[in-house]
Amino acid sequence: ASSRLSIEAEEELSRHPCYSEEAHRFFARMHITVAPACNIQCNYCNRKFDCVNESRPGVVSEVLTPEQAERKVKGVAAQLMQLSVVGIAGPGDPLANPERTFDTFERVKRQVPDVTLCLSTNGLTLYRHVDAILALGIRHVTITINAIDPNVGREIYPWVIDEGIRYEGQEAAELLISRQLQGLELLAQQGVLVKVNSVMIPGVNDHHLPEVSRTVKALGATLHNVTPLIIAPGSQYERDGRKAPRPKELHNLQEVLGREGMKVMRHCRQCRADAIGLLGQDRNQDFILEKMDANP
Ligand code: CLF
Ligand code: SF4
Repeated sequence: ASSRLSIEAEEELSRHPCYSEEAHRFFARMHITVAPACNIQCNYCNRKFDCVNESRPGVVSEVLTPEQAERKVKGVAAQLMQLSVVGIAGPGDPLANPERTFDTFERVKRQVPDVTLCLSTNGLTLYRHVDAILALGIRHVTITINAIDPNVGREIYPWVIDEGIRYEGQEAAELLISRQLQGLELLAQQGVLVKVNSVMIPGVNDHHLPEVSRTVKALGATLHNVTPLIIAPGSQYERDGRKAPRPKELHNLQEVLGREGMKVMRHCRQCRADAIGLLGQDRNQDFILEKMDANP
């Protein structure tokens, strides 16, 4: 698949700690938490905590205003020499908070123009924001796609809300999945490097994920990151007694996807929505806004 990428795209991948295993030793990422709302419900999530799609459950991040986020990025960029990526991944869905998210990206771009912008979303409203993503020069977008079959999806998503209308059951899953695949295809056609995250949920989508992988690859996804289910306290899956996959099960699935020719991410650390530093390292506590304001 990598043969389809241009030299520029390969170069961009090599400097992103999530898209390149090699890069994660040298390049740091910073997440800023400006997006509190979410427009869907996942059965592994509990709204009291951060979005589980790209982060650990049970973590509660402080929500920053775009203006606070701008100051924080400026401070971190001045102190963290390895900073190469600024991402928005929560604590809810960034595209359920489009004004805050895009305002923040614009501010970051003004303050630190050489940093790579990264966006992670459930994809429900992605197709409406393709122009804004392209205009800002956002080259890395992650969509969390856990199913492409609505019969599987309905076991994961009890409802979605779009333009004020609430959808449930099969209808909710159909709408979400069609939007995710549409958004993926539109971005990939424009050369955006789309990563797909899938949460491996034993007994729900574990046998379905190879089909997900084939489908997203055909639509132009660059990379597939399967992460083990971590169940948020108080979530539906906790009440259902669902269990995380064993490491061996996850590893076997990654092998299967790799054999089918998909580029598979294996070094994901399931970051916090407010993580700062190299992957696996979290220096969030070193960069508290109030302290940085006091000692600029
Ligand atoms: Fe952040 Fe995600 Fe961008 Fe990376 S994290 S928004 S793509 S800069 Fe990376 Fe963390 Fe795994 Fe995400 S290790 S949870 S894959
Ligand atoms: Fe929770 Fe994220 Fe799913 Fe929204 S997209 S319900 S915040 S896990």
